Amino acid sequence: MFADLKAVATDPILGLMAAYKEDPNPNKVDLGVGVYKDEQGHTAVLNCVKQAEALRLKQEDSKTYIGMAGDINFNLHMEKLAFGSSHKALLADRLTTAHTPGGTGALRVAAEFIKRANPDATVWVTTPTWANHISLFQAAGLKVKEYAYYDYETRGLNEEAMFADLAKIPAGDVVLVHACCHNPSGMDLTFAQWQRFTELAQERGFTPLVDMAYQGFGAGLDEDAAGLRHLADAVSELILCSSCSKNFGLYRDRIGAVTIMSQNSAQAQNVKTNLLSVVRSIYSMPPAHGAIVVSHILDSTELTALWYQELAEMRNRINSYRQLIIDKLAAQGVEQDFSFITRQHGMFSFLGLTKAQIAQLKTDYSVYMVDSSRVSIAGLNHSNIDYFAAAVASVLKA
Ligand code: PLP
Ligand code: TYF
Repeated sequence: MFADLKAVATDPILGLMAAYKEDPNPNKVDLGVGVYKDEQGHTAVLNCVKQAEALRLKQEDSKTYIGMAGDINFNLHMEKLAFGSSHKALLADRLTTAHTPGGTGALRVAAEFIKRANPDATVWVTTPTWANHISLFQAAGLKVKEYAYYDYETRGLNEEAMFADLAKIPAGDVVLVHACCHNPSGMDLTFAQWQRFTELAQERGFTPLVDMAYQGFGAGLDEDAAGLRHLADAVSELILCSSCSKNFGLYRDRIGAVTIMSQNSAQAQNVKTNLLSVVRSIYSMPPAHGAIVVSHILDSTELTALWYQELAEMRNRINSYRQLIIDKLAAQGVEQDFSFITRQHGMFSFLGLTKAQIAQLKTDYSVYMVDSSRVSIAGLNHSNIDYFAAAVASVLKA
């Protein structure tokens, strides 16, 4: 039965990660996968996480099953982090959260949940979007279509085309919107654009699905959730998928959450039974470790303060490189305008290079980036930025 299987394409981002690992060039630069690296090029475990893990080891007295919704305390923390601690939907028992294996797990559970609620729903994603979005929703049997988002010409948001597309989406469909730090373009909605998005969601009646994989990596924890909160104030239903991979640096522990905001608390009860039965049919219960670590951090004022500080360090380091890239390219004699880099947010920037230039950067200089010319800025540091700028300058001149 396996003989008929045809090979399928692998994830290009993860493929790039493997190719980088194998490259023997000592000057190689990894700007591929969206993983934070410090000035030493290392993805360290956060100190707040180390301390929470020590506490966990001391306090853990059982490994019995955790239940389908996962860690209830973690779930409440995630709701407060996203919506704000006194959001009306939280106070009115309209939120249902399950902790999931990563943000990807949250999206997959959301996809199956949508399939139950409306099997005919189309999920609309931004052009472009994280490639996994498309395959995740298709895997649940949902149709996926794209709405205009990024304008490759102006290197900004394709605002009018986006709102024209959104204005045609019918009730019953789902619109996926990135909460902040858009992957891959780094172009986010302004608050005024979130307001316009919200008005359209109300008018059209489509259901927003907010993917928040980078809360705290843009402008700050509350700032990055401002659009989501505005939307949640106005619409009656939405889906939120969040991830602790980046902001807690818990990538491999696979921790995230799916939250469904219902119209009222009675519907939230029905939603809960459906959400948990989706979970049960996929993996029964989530792994506990990451949720308990995050709970320990957010239960403690001291560890929370340490987390804020470590998160700000990561955010500020990335942001400081945006201007530096522009300055270093100018110092190499590059005349093209790269000022758009400072208008983008989060881990990524779209440099706007051609596929040929990207291939040349890889083969001639061992500089690795996704072939949309998305760079994960955290891969840059003071030891490699000049090498990177010289390499980019030389392919631009070639
Ligand atoms: N959504 C977006 C936009 C992402 O970029 C990612 C990956 O980092 C995720 C969701 C899911 O991340 P993870 O499953 O590692 O938590
Ligand atoms: O886009 C990125 O680089 C991150 C990490 O299958 C990632 O979102 C990439 C691919 C993948 C899982 C995570």
